[in-house]
Amino acid sequence: MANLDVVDASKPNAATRSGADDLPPVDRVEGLSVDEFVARYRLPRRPVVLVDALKRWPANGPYTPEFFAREHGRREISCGGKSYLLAEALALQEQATDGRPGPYPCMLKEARDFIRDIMPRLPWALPNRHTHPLVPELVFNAISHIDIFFGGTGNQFPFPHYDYLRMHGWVAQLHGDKEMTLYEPGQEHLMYVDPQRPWRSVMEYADQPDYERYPLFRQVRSRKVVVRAGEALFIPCGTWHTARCLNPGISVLFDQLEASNWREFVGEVVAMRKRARQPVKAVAIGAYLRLLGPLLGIAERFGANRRADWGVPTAAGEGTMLRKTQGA
Ligand SMILES: O=C(O)CCC(=O)C(=O)O
Ligand SMILES: [Fe+2]
Repeated sequence: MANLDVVDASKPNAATRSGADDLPPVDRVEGLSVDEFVARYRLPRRPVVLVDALKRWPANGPYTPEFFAREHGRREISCGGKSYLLAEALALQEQATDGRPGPYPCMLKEARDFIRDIMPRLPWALPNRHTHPLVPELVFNAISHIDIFFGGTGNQFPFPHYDYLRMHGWVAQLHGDKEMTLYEPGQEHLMYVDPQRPWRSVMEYADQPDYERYPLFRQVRSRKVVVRAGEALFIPCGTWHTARCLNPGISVLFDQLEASNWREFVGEVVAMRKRARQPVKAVAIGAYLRLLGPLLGIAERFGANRRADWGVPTAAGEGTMLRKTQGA
């Protein structure tokens, strides 16, 4: 995920830029085994849509905007830095059009509120190293690893970025359709990378770029893929992307750290410390994580880092939003 401060992602959507779809389409596959996924997509770093990925999740089906408005409408939610009642934000998104989008991004960030509804963690998204006790929390810089996004027609996540600390990104779509634009890695020289935050471009509104200011962006190769309800998109680490909601929808966004993106992850953690002018910490954390990587690799051969419950602690009765309507 992108580790945003606050994004103003509520500006109107504009016409799609020309030539945006100039890479081959993203594969959409059903019944893919984890081994095939690793060989064909994770290791070669190719994005893929797993069309039947969410069928074991209790949230798949029951999680709709209507359900949240009815059952959890009085809950507060922060959208782009402003606070709303969930029912109010959902009503604005429901009425939105391409030219007049509602508030965004609206996220439920407390994973322990809904984690049981999205269990098990997708087997293709395992192993995952976030919650291993030897990986110190501080390296993640308070990033949230699992968010639920609510969006309506025209809402965008409009600036190209790759997910923070070069983790793999997953977009699990529970309701509605989300269009993702993926930009082939290795095009950073064309993407106007923000030197202070090198995981994002300074350009907003990649769908309607200001080519006077950003002429090189014309040459960037990208492809669009629509993720539909019940599907999950794998975004390999370092893949630049933007997002756009085609209609009212709900997505779970989460990230993944494992052996094949560990080296890049360590590089990002070290670079972040250096930018923060902490050279000694940068060397120490880098050395520690480089030693830890192979050890975790061995532990994973014996089944470590495969928690189907995402490693999120919940007490009895917690962790689900699918409580029954009173009297039902
Ligand atoms: O708006 C979205 O669904 C995409 C958000 C995203 O790419 C991120 O949080 O990293
Ligand atoms: Fe992202």
